[in-house]
Amino acid sequence: MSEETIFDKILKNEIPSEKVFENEHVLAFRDIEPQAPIHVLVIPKRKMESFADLADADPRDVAAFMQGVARVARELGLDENGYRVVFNTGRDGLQTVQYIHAHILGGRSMKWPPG
Ligand code: DGP
Repeated sequence: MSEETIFDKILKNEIPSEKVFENEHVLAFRDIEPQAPIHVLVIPKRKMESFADLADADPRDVAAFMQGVARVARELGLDENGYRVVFNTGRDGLQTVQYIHAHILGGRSMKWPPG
């Protein structure tokens, strides 16, 4: 059993969050420390700890999650100007919450390379 994280508690409505989208497979809510005018986190309802776990996941779960991320971005009105999707993964990736989450960043032009 993996350790319970803050995102498990958000999913169970045990702590508040500003939700922007929900379907059968994913939940999306605003990041508490926004790094862009629009900064939303998307988590799958079926828990995985990190992006690395997708390597062994059921492809249907992977597809549902990825499609959910794209749908959230569309719902946020980001399709026209574009956006960035980030998966911080593991120690070097600076992942701080051990529940897989996609960051959707938009509303400004991004920089490259990232830090
Ligand atoms: P990371 O694990 O580094 O990919 O980023 C985790 C993100 O989660 C970070 O941008 C801040 C955000 N975050 C941490 N705690 C909370 C919380 O309680 N509520 C919300 N909405 N976001 C949080």
